Amino acid sequence: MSRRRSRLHNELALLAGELETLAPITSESLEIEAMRLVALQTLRDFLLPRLALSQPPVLVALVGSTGAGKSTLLNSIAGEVISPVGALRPTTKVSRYWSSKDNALSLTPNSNHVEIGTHPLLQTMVLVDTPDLDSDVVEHRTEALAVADRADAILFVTTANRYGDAIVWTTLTSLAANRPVAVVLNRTPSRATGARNDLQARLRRAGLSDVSLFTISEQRIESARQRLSPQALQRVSAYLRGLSPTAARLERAAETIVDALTGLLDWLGGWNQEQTARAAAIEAKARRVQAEVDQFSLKRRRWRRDRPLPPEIEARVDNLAEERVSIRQPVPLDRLRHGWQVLVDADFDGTWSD
Ligand SMILES: Nc1nc2c(ncn2[C@@H]2O[C@H](COP(=O)(O)OP(=O)(O)OP(=O)(O)O)[C@@H](O)[C@H]2O)c(=O)[nH]1
Ligand SMILES: [Mg+2]
Repeated sequence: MSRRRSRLHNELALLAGELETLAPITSESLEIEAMRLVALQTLRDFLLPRLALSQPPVLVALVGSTGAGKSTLLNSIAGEVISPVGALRPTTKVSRYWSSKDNALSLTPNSNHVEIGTHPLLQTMVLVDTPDLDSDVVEHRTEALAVADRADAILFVTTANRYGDAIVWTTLTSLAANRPVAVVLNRTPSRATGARNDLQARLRRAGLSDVSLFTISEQRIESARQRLSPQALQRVSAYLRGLSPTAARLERAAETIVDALTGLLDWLGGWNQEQTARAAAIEAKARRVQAEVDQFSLKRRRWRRDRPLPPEIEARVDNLAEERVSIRQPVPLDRLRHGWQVLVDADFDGTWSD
């Protein structure tokens, strides 16, 4: 690992550790806990695994409707079965990664679902077939969107029948905001250009002109091989070869974390002040209660009788003890601030160069 990259990796691993420890405090507010999780997950799932690699591969996720042909497309690109294809909908239940041996451990969370290959594409990328976005199995959508969110680029596979679905547009809009997206209009009837033109126009109207669009016509698939022809794959394969590991994507991830940290630091600063003010108020109260107890002890000495504390003073003493227990130590913010600064200063373009 280059010195600069290894230093950045170590600093950010410490930041992730720090964020872990904040859970009991940030869970007091749903909004703040969400910020902590965004920062932590972007670090753990996206930035750190890539910084651990000498050449971070592009993680490309195939996402789309059930039956659109995602698994068939991946298997056809790979020239082998990476993700089983089926006639029953939905078929793919867990994400299936296709990766070189070197990249396998870093970007693929569950090694049971990784097929190792030696295809030239795998020198620069890991491809992952995801479950569908739109079947009645809601967990499939959750899984697909989680993987897509970690991905550097998306192949969004849809068909002439499905491209008008609401889920297609909400997903495309959110994914294309952060990474390159290509739509594959798959299984189109031959010579049908209407759907392609309509989809292109809709992409433009939705502000998604940067999204690449490829059409693959419905193929006659031999049932034994279940592969698309090399001609059909040509343009998609060329698009994939043109994707390079992008520093811009890492920078965007860093910005996401910085934004979340800014919110967290602000809130924690206020929280610390509250705890300090509460501690001061409790100590002032403690002095008052102590004075009452002292005064009573004085009287008791004068009376020369061993009387118990009056119940109202007793109650104040108990209440004080409870309040003292509930008080929380202010959180040291130095490490969080340092991590924030490291991310603001990070130069991802140069991170792999020395
Ligand atoms: N004839 C023909 N069949 C296709 C084509 N592409 C996919 N299929 C078939 O369509 C069915 C669905 O394909 P899959 O690749 O499993 O679709 P998927 O998008 O992975 O679906 P899920 O895993 O359910 O999300 C399978 O029976 C494929 O053989 C094609 O171009 N032509
Ligand atoms: Mg599938």
